[in-house]
Amino acid sequence: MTKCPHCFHGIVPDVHAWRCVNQGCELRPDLIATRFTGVQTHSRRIVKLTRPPEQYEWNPPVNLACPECRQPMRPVCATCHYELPPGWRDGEAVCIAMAGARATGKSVYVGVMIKQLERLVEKLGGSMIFATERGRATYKNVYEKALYEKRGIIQPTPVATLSDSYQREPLIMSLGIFGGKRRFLVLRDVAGEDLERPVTNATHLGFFSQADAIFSMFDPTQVPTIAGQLPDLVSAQLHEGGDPQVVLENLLRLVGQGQPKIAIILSKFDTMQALRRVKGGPWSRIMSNTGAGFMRDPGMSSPHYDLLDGNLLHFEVQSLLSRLGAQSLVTSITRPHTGNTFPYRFFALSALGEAAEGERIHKRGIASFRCLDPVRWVLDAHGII
Ligand SMILES: Nc1nc2c(ncn2[C@@H]2O[C@H](COP(=O)(O)OP(=O)(O)OP(=O)(O)O)[C@@H](O)[C@H]2O)c(=O)[nH]1
Ligand SMILES: [Mg+2]
Ligand SMILES: [Zn+2]
Repeated sequence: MTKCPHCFHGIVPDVHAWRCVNQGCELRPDLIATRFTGVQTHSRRIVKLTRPPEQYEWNPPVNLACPECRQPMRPVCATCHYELPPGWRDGEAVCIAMAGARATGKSVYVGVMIKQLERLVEKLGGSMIFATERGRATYKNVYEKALYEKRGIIQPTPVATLSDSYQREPLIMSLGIFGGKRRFLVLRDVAGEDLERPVTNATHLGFFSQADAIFSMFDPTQVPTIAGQLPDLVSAQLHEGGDPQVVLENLLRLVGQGQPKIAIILSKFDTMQALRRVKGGPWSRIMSNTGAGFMRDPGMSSPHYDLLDGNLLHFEVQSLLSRLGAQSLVTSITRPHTGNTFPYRFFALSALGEAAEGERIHKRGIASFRCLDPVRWVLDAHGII
């Protein structure tokens, strides 16, 4: 069973829905889509059909016509009314949501990781394409243009309830056929601001509870002792972050009884590596340990997640987080109050490889570090790549 790329709910074989796309058909307020997008949404006629009980050989109608205008309809998710990309039900999607306070590096990571994943798939002799035109345009206009054309940073992601918030459109990548099935990777970027606010009645953020994985970013430059040792690198950042503990509590509230894998990612790791050069500082020795996993990047030599290397890094990052004073964050994940435990793993990465200088990325360009680790972890667990 695959999932909806927008609300991440399961797309079950027994329930089908379609929406009329004929411009001439009447638009009406769509209360379901409004709840799931977080903004006023209108839809043309929607038809929903469920397999009649005891009719085991039921097949949904093909080429369904709109009962009002007799024009063709298109398949949508029965839960949230998002239009499903062509061939969606025959494929299998892995759905990932980003999390973390403002300015932890989520959007920059999404921008860089997609580029790297594209290269990895090519290296394997395949190709990665966007499954929807809107997703492709969003990637190009928001992420690629800022990072790779203008060589600048990405503006803070706006809260989801604004009419033109781009992150409502999931980024859906088709990875090719693996194990006899077409595989998709879905990424939903999120505004840190949305996770810093109370999250009650936030159906539009309900996808967290249904996600296959959540990439939760923690920014070491927000830790005062680190910022104090690297004043130049940190002051060059333009945007402020929020309280990571509040964000994590909100995230766990949104996850509820869901069972996503959670990758806790120490982002902007280049800044931690720069501590090596702060002579006599308490971090210089720790960050100079040549045997440490955080000193090297396994690169693209293997498409697989290297479990041995990953385990080493997992424990190293867990202890780095404790030293950074984020022990409560680690405990919230490893022993959540809800009693709902989920698979988790610690990662460290740097999307840019070096601090940005105000609005611009560093002159030496993007030299990322360990960006593919979390995706490889998730894809490997699903038997993809
Ligand atoms: N040193 C360093 N800085 C980074 C890196 N990635 C991002 N940054 C800095 O962090 C800032 C915020 O990054 P974003 O990706 O926009 O943060 P975000 O988490 O998407 O923030 P919101 O959209 O507000 O939730 C950037 O403008 C950069 O200055 C990195 O790998 N290394
Ligand atoms: Mg962002
Ligand atoms: Zn849906």
